[in-house]
Amino acid sequence: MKIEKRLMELSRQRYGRTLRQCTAPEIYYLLLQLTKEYIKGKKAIDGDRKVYYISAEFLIGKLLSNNLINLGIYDEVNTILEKHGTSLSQVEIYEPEPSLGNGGLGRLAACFLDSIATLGLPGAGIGLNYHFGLFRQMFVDNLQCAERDRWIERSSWLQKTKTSFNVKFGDRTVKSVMYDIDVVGYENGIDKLHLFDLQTVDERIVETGIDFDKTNIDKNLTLFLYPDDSDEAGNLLRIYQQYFMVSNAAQLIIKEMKDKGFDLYELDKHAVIQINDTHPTLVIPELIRILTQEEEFTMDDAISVVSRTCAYTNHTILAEALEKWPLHYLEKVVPVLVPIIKELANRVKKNCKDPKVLIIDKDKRVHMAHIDIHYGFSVNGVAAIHTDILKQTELKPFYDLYPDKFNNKTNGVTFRRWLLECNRPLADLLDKTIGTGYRKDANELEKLLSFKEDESVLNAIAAIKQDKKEELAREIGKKEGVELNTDSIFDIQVKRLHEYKRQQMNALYIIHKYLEIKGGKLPKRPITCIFGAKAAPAYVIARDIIHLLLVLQEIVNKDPDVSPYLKVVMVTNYNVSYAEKLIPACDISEQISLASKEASGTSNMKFMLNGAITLGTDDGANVEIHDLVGDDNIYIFGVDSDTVISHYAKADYVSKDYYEKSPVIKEAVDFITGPEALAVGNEENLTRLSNELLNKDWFMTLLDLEDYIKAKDRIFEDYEDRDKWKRMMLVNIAKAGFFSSDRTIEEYNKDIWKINC
Ligand code: 26V
Repeated sequence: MKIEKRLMELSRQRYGRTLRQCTAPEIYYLLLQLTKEYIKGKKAIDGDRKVYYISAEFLIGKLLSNNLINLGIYDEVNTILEKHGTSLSQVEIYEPEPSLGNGGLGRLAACFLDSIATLGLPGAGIGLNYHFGLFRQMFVDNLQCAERDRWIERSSWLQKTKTSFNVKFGDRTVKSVMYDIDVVGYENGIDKLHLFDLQTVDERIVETGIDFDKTNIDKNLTLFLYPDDSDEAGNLLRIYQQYFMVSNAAQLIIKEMKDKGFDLYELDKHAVIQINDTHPTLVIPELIRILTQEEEFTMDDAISVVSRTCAYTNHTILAEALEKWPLHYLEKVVPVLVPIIKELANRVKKNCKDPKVLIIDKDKRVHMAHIDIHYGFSVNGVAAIHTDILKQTELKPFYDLYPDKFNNKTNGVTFRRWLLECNRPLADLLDKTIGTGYRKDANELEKLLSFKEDESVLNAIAAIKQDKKEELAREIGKKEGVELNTDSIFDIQVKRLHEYKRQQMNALYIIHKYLEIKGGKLPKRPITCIFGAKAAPAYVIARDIIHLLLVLQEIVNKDPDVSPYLKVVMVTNYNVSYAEKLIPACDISEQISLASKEASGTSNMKFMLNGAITLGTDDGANVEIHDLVGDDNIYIFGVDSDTVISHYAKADYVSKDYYEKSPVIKEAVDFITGPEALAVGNEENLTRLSNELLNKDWFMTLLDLEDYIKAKDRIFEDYEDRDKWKRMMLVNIAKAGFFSSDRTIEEYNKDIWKINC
């Protein structure tokens, strides 16, 4: 009863009241303090080799429940709260959610930190302490609006440290301050997430929404994640941010090495730096600069040891997402690095004839990924198919040069958050059915397969799904004002808004179904289509797609002939907390990217773990899900990645041909600019989107649309065979063990980091 006593003591000291008399937000602050005290009693994970995971994004989500679970006191705390008239779920809504990430890449970094600490590996995350993170999304007149999202409060998980460094830019020198967030391993010790902030940062320069003076670097540097980069000032600001992040990282790493008395010539023995996509790439020249200019290394020695320390993860093959900075931008922001980058580039030029592998191209753009590949010791993709495409197509000239550097690390997700925390009833059922071993060894989930014919287990899984759907319906009713039928099929697509992810294809299906229902062809069971997505404010077509979804929501839900059979909801401000409610309630997981384009996907894994059935293309980690569950437990449609790659190579895909050939496609596309849509939507947005589909359709929506419609109708039909569906749910849960981020991190460690090996 130590915890209860302490909580009662804290409530008296802090608020002069009993626990029962405290409000929910007050109890949140009491729990924050209590949890921090518990964390203090845990051991820091230590050792003489450590991984530094540098990332522009850490989408950590709320931390209270997660920390309580990992400390092993979640149930005890919840019971105490219930005894005193409240519960953790009532209290945690008052925890502000940091949105220090955009999507999968940032959430992956957070899952990885959880697993690194859980496996007891000495490690640290290094990133930036954005004051507003990504924007908060709102909808006005069926359009997305972006608002600032302040998350930092006086009492929070952030701890200010005394660590501070100078960072020298071309036109100014700024001072940093390091904040720490404890990363609690599940039944293990503590690692740290270091978030660097600017000492002179000033939130008051933000004007309306998310607008601010992009040139006022002394005040704006750590205000926003991914500030608008549609102009030069925005691009420069991103480079200021990147250099600020990596200069702090490099100085911290060197300081830790020295504090521990390690020889910097043996940096690679004591540190491994994982570069998460190209945002932290400048850490390579920055470390070389420090070693040559401040530590008297020769250039050869510095390059050699840094190259043996740094490893790079690629997260996308999309050309537009691979960073290439004009050299003159770097000259302006980080002139100290330019001679080093040129030296690195010259060494490559001397040895390699292929212009495709140059660091500085003929247009004087610096290819960040090329620095990583030439001057890092490992290059990994994030799913088997993605790594294969990198090796065979996108990075082939590099693979030919350095075959041994390339390796695959299929992504994973932490089961602490995505099962134990977000779906406690399912975790309890698993405990009862297969024991608790799966919590430490996720492969033990396979034991569930022996219950495939056990009606009571199958019914229990289905009953949990039903409860979760009801919970979600309450939440959506409250937040979005849309009433959901919990006997309907919940079909969910939640992810960043991007054309390659093809939310627009899902929208075209909805139009098709709407027209069918209007024509009298009713589905056997009502369908609820749920979306969650933020569009980068400068990404015009992505915002148009959101507009179309909101327009469809209005048309469909208001139509008395249709709404009993079909509902559409685009949830506002999709984030980690919303994901935790949506994922357990999902029947059908939409993973419909154009084959070859989704590097991995990670929501596909979370959905599967929570008993949803995947409707997807053979892309990213879907391919591995498909292999694991077999043809009978997944719905795959669409052209394969080889076909897509060949269409791009031959430039022979013409979307208009598909539109003209198929009446089904034609009527769906025409609807976008038809009278019903224009009655509630904006002509400009809808016309632009329709033109994009008809004249460009770079991500081949119309190519796969008919097959998608067929597959979707088939999955809805199969839902009616309830016994079969329940067995499919069970198989998906049982086979999800492979996608634990503990497995992914074990592989990173075995093949790349080699800590305690
Ligand atoms: C970034 C940008 C920025 C500029 C506009 C277009 C664009 C398009 C894509 C990206 C993605 C950057 C990298 C990224 O977030 N990749 C995601 O990484 C996840 C974790 O590995 C993976 O599951 C997702 O498939 C992958 O898209």
